[in-house]
Amino acid sequence: MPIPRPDRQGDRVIAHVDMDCFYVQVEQRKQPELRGLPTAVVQYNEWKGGALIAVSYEARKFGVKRSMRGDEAKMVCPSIHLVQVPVARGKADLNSYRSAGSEVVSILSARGRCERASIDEVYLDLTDAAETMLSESPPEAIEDIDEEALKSHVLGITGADVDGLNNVRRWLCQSDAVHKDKLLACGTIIVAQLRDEVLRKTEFTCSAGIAHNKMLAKLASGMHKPAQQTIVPSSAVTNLLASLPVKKMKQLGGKLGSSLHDDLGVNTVGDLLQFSEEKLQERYGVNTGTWLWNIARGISGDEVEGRILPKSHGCGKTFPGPRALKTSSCVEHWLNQLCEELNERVQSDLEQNKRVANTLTLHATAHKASDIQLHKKFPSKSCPLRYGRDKIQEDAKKLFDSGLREFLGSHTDGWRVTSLSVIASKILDIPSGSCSILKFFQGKSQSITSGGSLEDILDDDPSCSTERDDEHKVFSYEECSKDGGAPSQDGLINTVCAQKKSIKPKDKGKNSILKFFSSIDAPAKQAQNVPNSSDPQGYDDRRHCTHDGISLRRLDDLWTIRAADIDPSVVDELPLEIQQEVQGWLRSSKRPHNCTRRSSLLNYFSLDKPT
Ligand code: TTP
Repeated sequence: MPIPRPDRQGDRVIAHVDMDCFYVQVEQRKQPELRGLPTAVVQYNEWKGGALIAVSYEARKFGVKRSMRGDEAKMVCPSIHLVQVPVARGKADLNSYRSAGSEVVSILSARGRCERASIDEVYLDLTDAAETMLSESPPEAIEDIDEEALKSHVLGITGADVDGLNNVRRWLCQSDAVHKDKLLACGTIIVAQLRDEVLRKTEFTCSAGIAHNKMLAKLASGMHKPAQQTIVPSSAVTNLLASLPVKKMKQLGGKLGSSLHDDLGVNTVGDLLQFSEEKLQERYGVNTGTWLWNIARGISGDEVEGRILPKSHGCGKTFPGPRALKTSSCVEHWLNQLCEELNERVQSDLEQNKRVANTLTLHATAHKASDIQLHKKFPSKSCPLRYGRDKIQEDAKKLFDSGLREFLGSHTDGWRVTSLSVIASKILDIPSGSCSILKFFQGKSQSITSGGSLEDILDDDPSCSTERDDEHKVFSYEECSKDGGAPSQDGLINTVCAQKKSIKPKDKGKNSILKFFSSIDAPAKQAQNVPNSSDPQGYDDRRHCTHDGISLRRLDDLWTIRAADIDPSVVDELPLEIQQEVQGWLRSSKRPHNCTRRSSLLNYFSLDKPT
């Protein structure tokens, strides 16, 4: 459901940068002789020359479309060059596209907060850079404005002929403009410079939209392609939205868009202006109603998130028509391939970015042999992600089996699977500190075997589904993913929680957190079984504060930490939120009572901290 975020942040300068026919450009850089020629990237299979997934602008002129198969593209454009996507493990290997995307991100992120929205698009918040330019060298003081900036399409200002260039120059340099237009003018120049730098350093062209919010910037970036930029001054918003079909808006492509059309007769975003906020709330609920009221006016407070790494890693493959999987062993074979890639990517993320993925999700599309309930979908399933290829493979298979049982119900007379994907999500940073909790856990992860098992299979986590939207380019076709790479077979997540038992600490710092843990050498391990909780990590969710200490439970273990054993300076090494919690424990441990808490040091170490 859309969440309305009124823009309370003043005059922002937001850009959406989208690479042009991205996979084609990556392939053309590898084979420069293809530059300027009609080219398409094809995901090869034997059926009709494979599916086109990216089409160069030269080929588009002949009428070649992404929806075509290779054979059809050859018919409409006999001179087209079809380049096959690299293949690994029997499926498309997107690594070269991912790293090409990262090259671009590293250039774009130099001028402002940068959010990588997919393999080939980013949002930039350039407000600060624009403010700085405005105060230090405003456009009207620049003698030679970059031609790329002059070629911009400023909505409401005439096009790119000679008069157009002069009009744009006048718009960029108007000294009596309102502050927000001046900022946008600076943003225009900055984005032109950035696009130029991307071209020089990577040989890739990109297009951009520049506006006061993400929604408008995204709408604008696709308006003039390839290698151009479009600006949306506030004064042009009403016109832009007046003729914009609702289905073009993110979040209005589905049922909500259809209901607006069928029930309210709304065709364009501008048509929404005739409805009061109350009316829209009455019909669609408070949040969606307000969100609709806002977008009709071009209002959106969504922030550029400051994230250049992916929110999740996904690997998927489709098995259309006769290639559908019909036996458990076929599914297992492909799950193993997908999980092997996923394992490499989460390991690489851990090693390069110090990030840990917490949730493994399996999605599948399945059909029954005798399908009475045609509408019934294969339920997506999630569980805690255990590190190590074999564990991921084992867990993914369990998730699949659990989903299949639910999907089939009593109809066990045959099925076929036409798509499979595995996703690692809820990715969190491992915090670093002076005496480095991080080093400690990394050290442990090399030496401790994960003891965890698949404690609890959950129905698909809604957060995973949301992330699929962000990655539509990934999951809607054959392949998927974002960044990733390299292995260690040891479990980290389970390890982190179970580490107390196997620590042979190397004392690295005076007040080290190591000492803190290693000093607790007499845990009250109780031979009792603690019932499994709803917590998928297998933890009893309680921290018991007793008169002299804190007990942390994990299944059949109970560790007791005496308050008197805790060197307060050790606590300083913990992140602030955990410090506060530990201080709370220490305070409460002086009072004899039991308490139940939710946010937790244990959760923190289990890396299942709420985000
Ligand atoms: P897009 O940005 O949607 O398209 P594009 O970059 O090819 O072309 P445009 O200039 O119109 O933006 O997708 C980026 C890449 O993602 C694309 O080059 C190939 C891949 N992709 C697929 O593999 N399958 C798909 O269905 C789509 C839409 C994209």
